Amino acid sequence: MRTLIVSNRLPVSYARDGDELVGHQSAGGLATGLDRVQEEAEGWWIGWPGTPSDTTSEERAFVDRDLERQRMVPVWLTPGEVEGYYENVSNRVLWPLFHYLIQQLPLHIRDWGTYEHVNARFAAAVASIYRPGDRIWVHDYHLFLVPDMLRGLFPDANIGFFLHIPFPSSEVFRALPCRARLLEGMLGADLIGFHTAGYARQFNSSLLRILGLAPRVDRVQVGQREVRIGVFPMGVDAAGWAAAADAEKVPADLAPAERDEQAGALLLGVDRLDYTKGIPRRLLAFELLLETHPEFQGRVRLVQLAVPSRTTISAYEDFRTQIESLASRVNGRFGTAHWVPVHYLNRSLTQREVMALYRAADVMVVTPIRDGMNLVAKEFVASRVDNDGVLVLSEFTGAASELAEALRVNPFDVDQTAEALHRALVMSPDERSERMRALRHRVCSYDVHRWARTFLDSLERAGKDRPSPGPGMTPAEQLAPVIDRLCAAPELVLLLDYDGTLVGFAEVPELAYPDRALLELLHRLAARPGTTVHLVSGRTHETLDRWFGTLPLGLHAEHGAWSRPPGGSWEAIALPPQPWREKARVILEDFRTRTPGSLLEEKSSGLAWHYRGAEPEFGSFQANELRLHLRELLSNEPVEILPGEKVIELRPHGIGKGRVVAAVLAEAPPGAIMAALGDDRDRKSTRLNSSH
Ligand code: ADQ
Repeated sequence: MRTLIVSNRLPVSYARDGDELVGHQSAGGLATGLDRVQEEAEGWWIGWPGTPSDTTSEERAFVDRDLERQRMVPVWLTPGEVEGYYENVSNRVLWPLFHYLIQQLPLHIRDWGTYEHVNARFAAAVASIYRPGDRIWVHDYHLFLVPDMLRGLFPDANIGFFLHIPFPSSEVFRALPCRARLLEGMLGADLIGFHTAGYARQFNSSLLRILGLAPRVDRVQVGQREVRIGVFPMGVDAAGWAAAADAEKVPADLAPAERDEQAGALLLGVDRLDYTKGIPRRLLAFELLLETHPEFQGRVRLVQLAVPSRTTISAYEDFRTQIESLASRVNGRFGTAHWVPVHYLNRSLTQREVMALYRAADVMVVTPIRDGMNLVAKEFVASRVDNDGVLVLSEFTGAASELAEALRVNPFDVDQTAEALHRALVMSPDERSERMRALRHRVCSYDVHRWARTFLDSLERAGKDRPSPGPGMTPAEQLAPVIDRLCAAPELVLLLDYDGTLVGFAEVPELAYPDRALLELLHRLAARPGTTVHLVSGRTHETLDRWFGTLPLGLHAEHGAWSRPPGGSWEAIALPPQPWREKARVILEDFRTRTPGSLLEEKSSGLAWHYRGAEPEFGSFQANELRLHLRELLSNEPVEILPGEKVIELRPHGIGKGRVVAAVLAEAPPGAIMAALGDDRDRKSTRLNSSH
């Protein structure tokens, strides 16, 4: 099976060397994680080649050929597309917002059209090489819309999506003007992956709040499709880092970082120069360490590497200036003729050089204010084949949910971070090595190859489980032969839903009463030879009895909590206790008073909040809010929260229309044909909207 990997950038980049364009393999991260996938699964990689802006058409032709040889498909972007899709939407809007930096958003968010257009170009590039049976793996926030676009082109394709950055709280996410479209874009996939369970939870609450979809922990029903939601913490190429670490020494050109007793302990920071990485507060914490523990003055230094990143964006330029001035301040304040406290390097180093620093560091300081995972922390651990070194790790990284033996800090708390640096510096060798062994165990066993394999295995399963279109809603043209079969059946059992099926919806439930024509129709149906008719409804048994009590029908009220066989008398099933009822009623009552036009219905088998009479948009908004509340409040209670047509019902576990189906079926004469007709479905049991 071929795997098509789709990401913003291809894992190669081209730079001019004299008159020639020369391609370089990117190292680290995704490139290392997926190179095996691309090799083993005869994969193809689709992405932007990131060539210099003055690339000529001859050079492009060369790059096209060079890439094809490596099974890569370039998506060439125009300067306008780079600006709109990459710089404006991806880097100026999505990146800060997903990292909770909502105040960084431009006043007027624009260029969605370009973002959408470029996403369509990526989808078209995939389509140009797609063959049935291929699986497609789309990466990251640049390409949110691609899964849905591909689903439109290839309804049966096996499509996965992985988000490398955090998924923020729905309170923050809903600030995006295109929030619904982004969620719908992702939902084109069969499997959506996140680094942590926290991000998956936040995604789920956005689905509910914004699209009104109700995920069940790791899956969500989208029309006829089920989309899986999974947690796949990304790792690093641990064996590769460890093997290199065995051989390396700190290169001589990094003299200040060289490990020697006189220079004292080495604290290390390695980051892309990005405002999410927490470098300014890290410098403040270091300054505070020198202030509060003066015994370390002259005996410790911080080497901070910051690879230039997104240099065309002014927020990054300002940020660089801020870091430089903080570093100078610390050096000016504490430095001596023999000792420089902060060594700040604003350039990219080779992987070999970075690794050598990891090996030399006494304390690795990873303190982002928000980070999807943070691979630097894991690379550091993988490099420490000597089982030494301390990791100070921000609790706002995805890695913190895995690396329990690191010293966890809240990077916003500069005092606490300074104390953690001190604790790391004075930690006993035994404790250091004990912690590092445990960290290494985790990082080496959940490496990047395992991450890719696990994701792709789950993707394959999600694809296999995809239901065939099945007996869902019956299209009108298919109905005629079904009706013929029902008419010809010697014994026919009909299960009829009431609201939305036999009558339309009314503003107030009491107004949706059966008219004379309907009562006559039911009477005639029930009188038909060999025919038994059952009404199955969520209404109370008092209501059904008032309306249909005199007809020879089977009646089932409150979703089967009460039943009356044709001509018999009402009986309630033994209802399970409802310990949740009181606290749920308080919430529903609160929503009733806050949502004009809505009402609360009390039934013996549960509660229902109806909002058909509310202003439509406000009603739907409140309904989503209510579901969020109830899900939190009742997560461990034996109750189901069921959204219906302008109603949210709370029903004890074990009650449902499916139960009625089973009971009626048991009583039906042998050879009978049963038909269930309705406008909704009962999740736990048999569908009521199809004919059998
Ligand atoms: P990034 O934000 O780029 O990735 P990270 O995971 O830390 O962050 O990866 C950075 C990579 O760049 C590492 O491989 C590191 O070695 C390298 N690097 C950093 N500084 C360097 C320097 N000065 N010189 C050379 N190389 C340097 C995004 C998300 C992360 C998520 C990854 C993977 O923001 O949260 O962990 O994707 O999903």
